[in-house]
Amino acid sequence: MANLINKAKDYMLSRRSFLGWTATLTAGTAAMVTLPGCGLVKVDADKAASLATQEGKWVTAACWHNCGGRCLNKAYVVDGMVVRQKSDDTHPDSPDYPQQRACWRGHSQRQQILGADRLKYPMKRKNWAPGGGQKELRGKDEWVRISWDEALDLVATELKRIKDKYGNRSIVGQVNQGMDRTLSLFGGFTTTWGSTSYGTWVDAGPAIAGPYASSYNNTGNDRFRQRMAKLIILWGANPAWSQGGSPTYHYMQAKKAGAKFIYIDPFFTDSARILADEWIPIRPATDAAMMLGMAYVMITEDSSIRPLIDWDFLNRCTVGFDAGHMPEGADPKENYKDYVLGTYDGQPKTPEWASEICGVPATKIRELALEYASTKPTCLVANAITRTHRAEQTVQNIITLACMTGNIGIPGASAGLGTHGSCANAGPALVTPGPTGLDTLKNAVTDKINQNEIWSAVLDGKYTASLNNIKNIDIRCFYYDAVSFLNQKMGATKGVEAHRKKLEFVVTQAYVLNTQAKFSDIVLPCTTQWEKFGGFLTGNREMLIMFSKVIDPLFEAKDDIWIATEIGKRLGLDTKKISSPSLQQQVFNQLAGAKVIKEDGKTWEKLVTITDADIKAMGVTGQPQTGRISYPEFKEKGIYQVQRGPNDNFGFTEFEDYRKDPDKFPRDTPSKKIEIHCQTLADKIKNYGWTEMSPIGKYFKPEEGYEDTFKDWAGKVKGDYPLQMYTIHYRRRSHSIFDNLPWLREAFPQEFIMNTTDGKQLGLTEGDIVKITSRHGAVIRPVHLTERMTPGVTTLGEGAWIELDEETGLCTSGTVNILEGGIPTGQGHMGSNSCNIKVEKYDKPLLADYKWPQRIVF
Ligand SMILES: Nc1nc2c(c(=O)[nH]1)N[C@H]1C(S)=C(S)[C@@H](COP(=O)(O)OP(=O)(O)OC[C@H]3O[C@@H](n4cnc5c(=O)[nH]c(N)nc54)[C@H](O)[C@@H]3O)O[C@H]1N2
Ligand SMILES: Nc1nc2c(c(=O)[nH]1)N[C@H]1C(S)=C(S)[C@@H](COP(=O)(O)OP(=O)(O)OC[C@H]3O[C@@H](n4cnc5c(=O)[nH]c(N)nc54)[C@H](O)[C@@H]3O)O[C@H]1N2
Ligand code: SF4
Ligand SMILES: [Mo]
Repeated sequence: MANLINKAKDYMLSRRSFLGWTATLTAGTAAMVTLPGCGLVKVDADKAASLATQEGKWVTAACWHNCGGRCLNKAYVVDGMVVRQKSDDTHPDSPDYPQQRACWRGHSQRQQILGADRLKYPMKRKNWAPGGGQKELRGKDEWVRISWDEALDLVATELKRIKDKYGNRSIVGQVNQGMDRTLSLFGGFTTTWGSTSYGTWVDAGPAIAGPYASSYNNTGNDRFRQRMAKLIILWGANPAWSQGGSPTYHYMQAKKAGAKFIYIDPFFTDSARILADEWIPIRPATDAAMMLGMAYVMITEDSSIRPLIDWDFLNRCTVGFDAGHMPEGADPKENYKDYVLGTYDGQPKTPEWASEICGVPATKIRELALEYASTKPTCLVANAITRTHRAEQTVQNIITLACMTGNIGIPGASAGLGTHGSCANAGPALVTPGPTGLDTLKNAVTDKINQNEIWSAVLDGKYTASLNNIKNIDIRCFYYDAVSFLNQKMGATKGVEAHRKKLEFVVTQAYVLNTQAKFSDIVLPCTTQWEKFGGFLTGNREMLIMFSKVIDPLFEAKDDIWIATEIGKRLGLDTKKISSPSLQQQVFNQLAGAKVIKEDGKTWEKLVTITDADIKAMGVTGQPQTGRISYPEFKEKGIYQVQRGPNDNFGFTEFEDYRKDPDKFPRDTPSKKIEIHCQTLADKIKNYGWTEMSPIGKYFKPEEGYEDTFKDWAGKVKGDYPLQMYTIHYRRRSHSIFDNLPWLREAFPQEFIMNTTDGKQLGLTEGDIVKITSRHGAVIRPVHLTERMTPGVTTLGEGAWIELDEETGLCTSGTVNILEGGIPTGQGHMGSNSCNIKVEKYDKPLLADYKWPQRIVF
């Protein structure tokens, strides 16, 4: 902010014209100019002065990014311009009835929407020609402004040419905003698969325990029952940075109510600062080993005097723990207890064994095991630890530990993911929008390539379809819209190579020159949610946000659906199937179908009262209806929040019914129980074709984990990449979104974080520019040395936009996926928290990135 004010002074602008910076005019208005460097579109001083004296109105403005949170953001609009922003003040804030308050990113949203770097016109890469032209210039070529007609014609013509020559399989679509429909109607497109996000929870959780009632397989409690926990173990979870919205606040209520917090993480994060009673530093990707060490203590020290294992729960509700409780057909020797004891492999998984791998002292592992096993109810919240290679074994062990200690299905106990809206507030939604009315179109191309193999598939023409099933594919075209594929998938160094060597045609629809737009041939400027008709955002279970259009489309930006339809027209497709129902009608359908739970916690009623006049004003077809809140009031407030209290009927604990009566509420698994021995999971993993895992939670060395920092693990000789790196979700961004905002860049520098002693050993001091090299690529960044980081471990925030120094080949922005290789293991998820690196001092200076020129093309 200080910097922004200085800049304001530099421009010798009065307070009023500074206000003008935060305003914008609609497309084509002559008074609008952009100020490179200050980040915002500017209006002239007279206009700004008049705005300050005029009445405006607050409009609910979408904050629609994938940050885990959903908060109420409002924009004050005067004469079509955004003058300021605010957050939730629809009711007074209290722990029981919290406001849905926006964070710094939400409050900075206008710098994104109104940024001087918004894409203004369709454009073409100067040295592109049908067939690719000078492909090697992708990402560094000049841009040529073209008309919409020319752009749309070019896209359609080239898509047809590629389809005719190579077939639909050669077109990869990373699309979800309308072009998915166009490309489906055009004969289909190749897609990708694999979890980037919830790691191995996605498949492993439901395979072991059957599908969960709460989103994201969160085995938790709602926020009131969360307060019943005596102990909360945050194991690779950093709500203060990465669970947007109120989760940290809810945890604070649990702390106030008496919960002890143990924090197991390589980094002493802000969450640890606020919540932790104890921090246990650990090496990334080794958590399963520590869990096995804990299981060993519980098994060997359990006694009638000090019971550590909930045998009743294990016997009634699980299979696979010991030889006497195996699922049908399983080898009795392949049970968890005997694996832990080392009965057949000769290696007891003692705390000492675990300690050598995970770095936590054996005494601490034992202590934690005893505390966890004897404290009920306890929550074990585990996020990032399942985003490593081979992390299926981590999920297996988390669920097993919770079953052993009986910390499942009891109010205040849990074991599972705690991310996004359900973090610290699990349970099915209490208010939901209706369906949009949009049907699904069939994509005739069945090729789906695992995300970790996508760039090698482009370059080598092969991908793994399943076990012993390698398929050939000849990819020539990529079409991108609202994903950040090149930036956000591991293996981006190879991704850049694929763009520069092989692809003939790359198109992106975007509102800023994000990484994939930069590496494209044709870029089509699209509107943001602030410029569209409106829509809904769901987040935590208690609320539904309805946002509205804030401003008219800027410059020549067009709606994604308009673009998809226009291309469809040129491809001779039935465009009704692309653009109908209209966005307006979709919003209406969701509104009319919205429902909210009644006080009994069982029955539902319509949320919104809609009149004939409302229907007319929206320009849609539909029937009037009666609900709990009128449409004008809902639109004005922008939010409906279910008011809750400690003894209401909306309390939730995952597995509660099952624990009480496993016969009446069986799990949807082959044994109808929770499967500590889960053959389904092991078979599934084997069939993917990369790695084999055990049906029980064994520890396998992860690819590029701690063990791989050694060239000789037994002799403890370090190798070429002696440090571990993992990639944290960072405050500056929602993934790659917001990375371009100078305000946020200044507030949250993209620093490479490492332990002070490690840094000193390398001759580094705070702020030095370092070169970080992995087996897959290299980046440069300023270093932040801190005792808060575990020795041997480093981290860099994920999501920075790739910025290549073309002379050195180094990525100067510190994009983590330049460093991380796409290594398929297990279920094909991203193992982004296991990577090995080396660090050295870099001898050239690096300008602070908030001072970098913005990507302003025209
Ligand atoms: N600001 C911001 N918030 C976000 C997002 C964002 O991009 N920006 N993205 C959202 C999305 S889509 C997701 S999926 C969630 C992710 O949410 P999380 O998974 O909770 O977030 P991370 O930052 O990846 O990691 C959480 C903590 O795990 C620790 N950690 C990492 N690896 C390991 C490990 O191997 N072992 C242990 N014990 N700890 C480890 C990290 O130090 C960090 O403190 O965040 C959401 N929230
Ligand atoms: N190494 C590493 N990689 C990671 C992670 C990690 O921890 N480490 N985290 C992973 C996780 S958890 C996730 S969920 C993924 C997220 O991966 P992505 O979902 O691919 O990432 P975002 O940055 O959210 O990308 C969204 C893109 O859509 C664009 N966009 C937004 N709205 C619109 C619109 O209306 N129209 C169009 N055309 N474009 C729009 C934005 O500008 C942005 O470029 O990243 C993963 N990648
Ligand atoms: S937490 Fe997420 S939804 Fe909420 S204001 Fe911040 S960026 Fe927007
Ligand atoms: Mo995610």
